[in-house]
Amino acid sequence: MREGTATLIRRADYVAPIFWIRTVDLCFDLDPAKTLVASKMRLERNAAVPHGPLRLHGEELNLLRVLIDGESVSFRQEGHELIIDNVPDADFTLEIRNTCAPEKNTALSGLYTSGGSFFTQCEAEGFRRITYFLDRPDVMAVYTVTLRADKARYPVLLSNGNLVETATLDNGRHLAKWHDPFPKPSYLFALVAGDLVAREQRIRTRGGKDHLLQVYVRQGDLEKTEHAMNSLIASVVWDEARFKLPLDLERFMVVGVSDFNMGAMENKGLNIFNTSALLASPATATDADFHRIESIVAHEYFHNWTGNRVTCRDWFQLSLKEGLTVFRDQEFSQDMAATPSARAVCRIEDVRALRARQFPEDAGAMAHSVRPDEYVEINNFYTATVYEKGSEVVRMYQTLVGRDGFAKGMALYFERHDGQAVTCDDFAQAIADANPGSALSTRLDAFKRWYSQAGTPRLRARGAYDAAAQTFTLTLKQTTPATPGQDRKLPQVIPVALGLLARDGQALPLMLQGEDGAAGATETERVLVLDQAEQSFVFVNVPSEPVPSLLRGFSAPVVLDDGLGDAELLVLLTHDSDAFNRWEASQRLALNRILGAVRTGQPLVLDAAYLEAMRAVLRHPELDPAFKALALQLPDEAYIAEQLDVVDPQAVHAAVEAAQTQLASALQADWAWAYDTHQVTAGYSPDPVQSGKRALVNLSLAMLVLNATRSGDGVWPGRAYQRFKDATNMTDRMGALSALVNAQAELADSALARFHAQFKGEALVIDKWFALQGRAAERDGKTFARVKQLMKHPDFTLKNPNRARSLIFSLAMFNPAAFHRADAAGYVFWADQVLALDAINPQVAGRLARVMDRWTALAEPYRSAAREAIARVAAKPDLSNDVREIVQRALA
Ligand code: 0A1
Ligand code: ZN
Repeated sequence: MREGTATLIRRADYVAPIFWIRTVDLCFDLDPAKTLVASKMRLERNAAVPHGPLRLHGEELNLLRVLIDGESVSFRQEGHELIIDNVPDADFTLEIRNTCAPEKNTALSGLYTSGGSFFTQCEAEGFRRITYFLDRPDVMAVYTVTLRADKARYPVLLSNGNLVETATLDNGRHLAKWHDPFPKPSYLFALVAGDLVAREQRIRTRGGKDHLLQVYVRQGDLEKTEHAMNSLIASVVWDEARFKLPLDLERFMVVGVSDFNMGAMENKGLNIFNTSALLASPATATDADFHRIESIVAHEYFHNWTGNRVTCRDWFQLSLKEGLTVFRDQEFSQDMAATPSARAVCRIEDVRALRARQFPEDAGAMAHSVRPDEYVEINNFYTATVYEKGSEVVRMYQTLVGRDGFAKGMALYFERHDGQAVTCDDFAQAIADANPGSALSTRLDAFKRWYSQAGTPRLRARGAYDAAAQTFTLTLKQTTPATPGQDRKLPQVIPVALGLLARDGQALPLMLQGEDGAAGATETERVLVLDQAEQSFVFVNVPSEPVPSLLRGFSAPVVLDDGLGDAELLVLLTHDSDAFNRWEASQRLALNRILGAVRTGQPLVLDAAYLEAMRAVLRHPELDPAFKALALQLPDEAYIAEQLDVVDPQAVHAAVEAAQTQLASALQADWAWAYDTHQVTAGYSPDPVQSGKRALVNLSLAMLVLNATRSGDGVWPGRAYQRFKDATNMTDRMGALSALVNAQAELADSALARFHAQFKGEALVIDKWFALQGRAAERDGKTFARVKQLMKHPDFTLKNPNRARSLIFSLAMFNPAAFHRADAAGYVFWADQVLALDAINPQVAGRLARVMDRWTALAEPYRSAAREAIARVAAKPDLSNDVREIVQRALA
């Protein structure tokens, strides 16, 4: 990393490999200090490209020998390449021996140790830190892997595929040999060796095949794997039912590891998970954790087809597998949610996350398209754009060709490309070809701009009602702001799902001018496709002036300006049949008020109309508690900041705090009612009904404690403390604890101390303890001071990514008011931590560096102080590529 020069890799420069590696036999003698790797590969020239030397990737390796067809050959090492100039024309065998040092590998890429066991992480370019190889996704080989290790310390030896041999060796060692029949790119290779135990489940799938599912964890964690196993079984069933994609392996293994850079990894047949994305019990995990685990287990499982059976030609195509797989896991979660209302809650949560993370990314220094054009460090491109916006792009295909049409397109994609490494264009073509004449196929080239243009399109919608003609003309205009390196944008294809509501809330028919009676006459929802910079649509037979409900279900990842005022938003909030737009109306009502206060610099005073509307939502006899909790929650500060050209994070925070306080006091009796009437009495289950009630109870409690603390009343804080102590599940316990901490109630400190004492053996719970304090609502600099103090806590370490994230990222990413300080101390802290982390784990450091993406939008004095901090990081001579790319882009 450091000794190599940072080169810019461009998508346009792609060339196919000069050699293919068809098979590889790997032999590992596992030792934490020095592991010996012997690799024997069968290579073949790629006849389609001109000859050249063989160049293998290798990093942080100690090379012992190189043989071709059993004879030693001369080679060169240049930077991170091993170059062999003279290789036979025909197929040949290449043998390489090298060592690596797993216990020194704090970057957690390649082969490393964690808690005394061995794990690998090879995506994107970690395999080259294990042995020399053509470490690129378009080189796919059949792997046979032999693992040798001390039997007492490493009784479990796992790799991809099927176990074909085990044996006991001398000196207390043993051996396991694995064979994976599916050719795969090196990034999907995995091995695990350690003292682990497994939960096992045998299943018979629809096709009548038997499979063994295993979840491996450390002794003592077994009872926390039930939910993951259930999620895995549900994922297998769902993929077979929805997309006819069966499990293609006899044995499917999942392993948990507590040191991991990301959530999880889809290695073929051997998924490796961050324990935070795998382990759950009611006592240690919240409803949100259960939900997240279900979706990540599903995500990794779904990669078995979208990513593994069909993989990416190069890393620019990352969204081919990630956008598609996120879309699949989102669809799965919605289907698991079962009721329409619970489905809507899933969608709202996904869109909230997109707006809080991807919209700022699309507007900042790191803005890039879903299929980027260039990168220095690919690890920096596992982004919200590639994942979440990528998923929205896939969702638009489905919107344009329909659910069945999309399923047909997926079938054609696998028919054409199973076993291949392909591009986003190949995917687009398959969906279009399976749906000739569809709204997609007729605009495919324009649609593909979603892959090439960065930035979030602005969609402006204005309606004009002609009472005499009974027509409603809807004019849609789109523009996409310039982003780094892309000044001019072309119109995109934007599916706009919509309905029209009468003022009394009734849904109106949607017939367009020129349509004969049938189409649209009775429909109350339809999809318009905007593919020009500006287009008008004329609806006929509209009996009264309608309120348009646009972009239903968030049908495209755009910023909508519909010009609706309070009166119209209230109609939507009360009557829209689309739950997403009902929620959206609640957020817009709050957003308008908060932005008004921030822009004018006036203190925020919530009006009676707004408060009454919120009371009506809270007291509504039919709305789902989960929906109520979302509608009554104020917009994220990050999302609010995105609406402003110049951001003063303290002003945003002050307005949100004021809104929160007023909502808490004006609705005090209603919160108390909600708290009392939504208690869950049944045994714990993370299902949507129970978790929805808990969400509303926790929000109510937070409001009640906030209000009481402000007015010096001790009753609700006392109740919260009692609830915290008596809680029988982590959701209730954390809810009560965060209510106390966020209100800075007097009881907060003793609750925190008690929590720590109670859970000191549970790393994932201690992470929560740090995170809660890092995210605590800021007042008088107390949260920031506490975080600095906690950095010295004996449980804190930068070496474990979960722990580092729990405290530092909580502050810097999720607590703008505590982080953006007029005295610049937040930025100084950020720079110090980026540099400290970079020496340990560049990927994690790179993530933290991203916090400053939007610094140019900051008001003074934040802006200058932020620039100074970024410049200080950039000036460090031996930065990793990861951090250097981020800070250089920020300063460009
Ligand atoms: N492909 C995984 C995410 C992942 C990416 C990179 C990693 O290490 C650098 C680890 C995991 C997924 O989408 O789940
Ligand atoms: Zn993924």
